[in-house]
Amino acid sequence: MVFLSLLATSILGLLPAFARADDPSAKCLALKNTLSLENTTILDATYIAAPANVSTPGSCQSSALISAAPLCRVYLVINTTATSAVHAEAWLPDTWYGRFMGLGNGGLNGCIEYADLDYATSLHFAAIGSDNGHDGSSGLPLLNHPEVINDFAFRAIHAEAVIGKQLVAAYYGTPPSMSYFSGCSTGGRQATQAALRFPADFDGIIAGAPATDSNHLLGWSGLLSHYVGATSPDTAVDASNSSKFISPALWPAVSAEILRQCDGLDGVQDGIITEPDDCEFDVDALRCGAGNVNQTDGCLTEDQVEALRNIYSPLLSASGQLLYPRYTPGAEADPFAAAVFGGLFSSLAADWERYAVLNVTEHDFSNFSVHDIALFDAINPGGAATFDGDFSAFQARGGKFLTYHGRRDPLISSTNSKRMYDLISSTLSLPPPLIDDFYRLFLVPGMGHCFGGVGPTSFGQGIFPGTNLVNDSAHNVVLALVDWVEGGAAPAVIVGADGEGNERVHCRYPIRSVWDGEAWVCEE
Ligand SMILES: *[C@@H]1O[C@H](CO)[C@@H](O)[C@H](O)[C@H]1NC(C)=O
Ligand SMILES: *[C@@H]1O[C@H](CO)[C@@H](O)[C@H](O)[C@H]1NC(C)=O
Ligand SMILES: *[C@@H]1O[C@H](CO)[C@@H](O)[C@H](O)[C@H]1NC(C)=O
Ligand SMILES: *[C@@H]1O[C@H](CO)[C@@H](O)[C@H](O)[C@H]1NC(C)=O
Ligand SMILES: *[C@@H]1O[C@H](CO)[C@@H](O)[C@H](O)[C@H]1NC(C)=O
Ligand SMILES: *[C@@H]1O[C@H](CO)[C@@H](O)[C@H](O)[C@H]1NC(C)=O
Ligand SMILES: *[C@@H]1O[C@H](CO)[C@@H](O)[C@H](O)[C@H]1NC(C)=O
Ligand SMILES: *[C@@H]1O[C@H](CO)[C@@H](O)[C@H](O)[C@H]1NC(C)=O
Ligand SMILES: [Ca+2]
Repeated sequence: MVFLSLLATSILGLLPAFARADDPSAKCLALKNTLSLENTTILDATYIAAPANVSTPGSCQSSALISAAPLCRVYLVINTTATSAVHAEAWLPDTWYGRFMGLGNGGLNGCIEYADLDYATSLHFAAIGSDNGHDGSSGLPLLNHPEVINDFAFRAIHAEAVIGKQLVAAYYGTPPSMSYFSGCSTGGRQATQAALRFPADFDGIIAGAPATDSNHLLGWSGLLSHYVGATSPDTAVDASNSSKFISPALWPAVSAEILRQCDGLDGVQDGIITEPDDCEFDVDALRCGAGNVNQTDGCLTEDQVEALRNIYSPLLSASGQLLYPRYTPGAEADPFAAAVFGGLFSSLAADWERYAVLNVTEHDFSNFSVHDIALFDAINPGGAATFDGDFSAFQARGGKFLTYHGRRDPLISSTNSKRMYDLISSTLSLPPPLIDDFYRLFLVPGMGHCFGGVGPTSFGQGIFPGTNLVNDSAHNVVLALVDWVEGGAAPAVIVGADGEGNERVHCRYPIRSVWDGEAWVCEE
């Protein structure tokens, strides 16, 4: 088969382009001059005949791997309003299975997610990813640009869906049979916005580690960094001289103590706390004794113990309402935890407050508190909050929503994904398992932010190269969602792999992951 198809390709390759009725290369290049889509300019169209590293537009990265070639790569800009525009890339593979996939973003960016484009096209989707309405990782383009904020908050994903589907229809001569969305982190928040605001756009949606309740999440990120002394996102003013600061050398002692207290709660000493919400971490166990003021045993001072107490306590408003769950015990061991505990005030929180909430370039974060978060709530730029349980329209159109969250996520609490599930369940009066008819949450013990971490945490989520280790719907959330949407076969569990032959079933909330003496099983 492989030989035959290579032969066929090389014979075709000898023919002049005009001799072929359906020459994908000529068809691709022609898009630039022939296609006219509303508010849209095709900036470039390139046919990529073989796997290659190609250069990329925008400031986020300079090159991208295209492993799923041959495909047509289209770079376009969609004017969403007179003062805002979304730049996007659509990758249209020769071997197309008729499906469309919209892709999300991360942080406050600004960056076309090329690893996702490559992954989606490797599964033969026609895929589109955008810059979310502004270029780069900084939030500065949001400043005094409310329409750019709207693109970021909800509109870019809709624009890429509408224009992307038209582009697909024009290129292949037939509209996509099914439409999907996949994103993680901010992409998970965008996925949620899509279901809430544009329920018709997608038949199936994957939301990884969703940044839902985002005003509280961003405020919490700022406070986490503030708890350990950070007062500024500026590298010239780091917190390493603060009495509250916990140095990189000291954190392993904190993690070791957390594991000592909580690793065994699930019955297995494996470095993974299966249910971190069961971990009642006693921070006082780390306080230096009277004879150990120099921290020679990795013990903590009173100020540092107080910082930990804040970090591992739920975030409450001034009036005592829960704003955001506590930091996940165990997640501090992930390398990305440095983004909140490294000594700089969270740049995401800082950019959001300065550029989207206060509309200023400079702000002093020394007294950052829940009062700032109340202001985030009051202004809620672009309606970005994304904490609404009314999924009724998405449910009614037959949409399927698959969400996953790592239980060792250092940046977004997986407990918040439980909160979101519970909110939708109560809003729609669909107690589990009824809500699972269209909305399923898979919790992944040991996994960090979107991928990686400890244990078998790869299940075809994309985001990062190499997550599709076992290419079938039991081990791959994209294929599982396709089966659910197109075949009615809802995934009961997701099986993670680690590339070394180890696997673990990941259970859907509120079912628990339990060690039965021989294996991990999902038990109600
Ligand atoms: C998009 O906006 C730019 C800048 O205002 C303008 O030059 C361009 O013609 C617009 N394109 C379309 C297709 O409306
Ligand atoms: C793309 O670049 C990476 C990293 O430099 C390299 O390992 C890989 O072989 C390249 N792939 C192709 C198809 O050129
Ligand atoms: C085109 O832009 C106008 C406003 O500039 C907007 O009302 C309309 O919805 C846009 N169309 C698409 C397909 O985005
Ligand atoms: C993975 O499986 C899907 C669905 O069966 C298929 O379309 C795709 O080509 C496979 N990819 C690889 C790399 O084997
Ligand atoms: C820590 O150093 C910064 C300058 O990097 C300085 O502004 C700040 O006052 C110092 N804080 C303490 C507690 O020494
Ligand atoms: C702590 O360190 C200082 C300076 O190195 C030393 O003088 C002091 O004796 C030490 N204290 C203890 C309790 O070890
Ligand atoms: C910042 O500007 C937006 C409009 O773009 C406005 O809604 C908001 O209230 C402003 N923030 C403050 C603190 O005035
Ligand atoms: C922070 O609070 C302290 C104590 O109330 C106050 O003296 C200081 O001016 C505040 N700093 C800022 C930047 O608001
Ligand atoms: Ca364990």
